[in-house]
Amino acid sequence: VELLRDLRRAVERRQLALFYQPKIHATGGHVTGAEALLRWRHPVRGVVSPAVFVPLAERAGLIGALGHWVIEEACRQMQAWRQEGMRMRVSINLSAHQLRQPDLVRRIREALVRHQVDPAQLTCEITESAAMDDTGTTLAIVHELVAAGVQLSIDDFGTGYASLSYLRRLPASELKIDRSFVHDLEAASDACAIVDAVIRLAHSLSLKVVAEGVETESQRAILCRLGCDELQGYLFGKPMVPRVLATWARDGE
Ligand code: G
Ligand code: G
Ligand code: NA
Ligand code: MN
Repeated sequence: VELLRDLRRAVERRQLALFYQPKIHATGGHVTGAEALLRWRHPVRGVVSPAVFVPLAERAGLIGALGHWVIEEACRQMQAWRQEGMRMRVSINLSAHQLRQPDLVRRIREALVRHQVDPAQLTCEITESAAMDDTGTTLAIVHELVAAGVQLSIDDFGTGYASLSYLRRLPASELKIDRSFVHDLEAASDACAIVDAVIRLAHSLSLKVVAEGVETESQRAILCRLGCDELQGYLFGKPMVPRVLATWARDGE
């Protein structure tokens, strides 16, 4: 209850921030983009995870405002980077609840125009389970997003129950392998078989594959061998403040 009261004021008190985690080209090693991850710097509790406050915001009807802040801030940051001479692709996360907000696509379009961001530079990540939710409406919204020129990514793939026929109907350009499979790659041969199959499936649907949660050199090597396109995880970089990401991307890892 107290946390909720604080959350209502978090935006105006400038306690929200986006951190950016780099995505790396699997064979080239260069930065291909960054995922924006929301942080709440609570004055007393310290940094609160979105895993805690996003569900809270959804229950309290605050997710619209929170989501708009994320969209606006990500576009503002892309414009600021471009003015510094750096073109950075950015992915934002959208929850199932956000996909049902009627003005979502309009807000995204407006923010892109306001900050003169090329829509193709922005990716929206929706989880596999969110994509499956309420399929008629969700399909309509993701098609609207893609019609606006934004890229669509299926996040946490492997944890939901997307059927192949449904996956084929999603206008996605990227699929992210859930980090639980990446974590088990070295120990469990079935994880390796699953990742192998997911990469082949994705490629056959012309989707780019990103592995998330890459923490070890041996995971990196296995993913490269299996033909994964891009990698993301603590092995390369944790979510960081914009200035640090910019320096990091320029200097090369
Ligand atoms: O970055 P971290 O591991 O703390 O993120 C925890 C969860 O919160 C992840 O599932 C991530 O996708 C989600 N998340 C992070 N940033 C955002 C955001 O801006 N919007 C939404 N809806 N979810 C986010
Ligand atoms: O659900 P989603 O994939 O958006 O969640 C991203 C979350 O994963 C973020 O909270 C981020 O901090 C976390 N994360 C990013 N890289 C790693 C990693 O290498 N290991 C682990 N355990 N978590 C990671
Ligand atoms: Na994500
Ligand atoms: Mn994920």
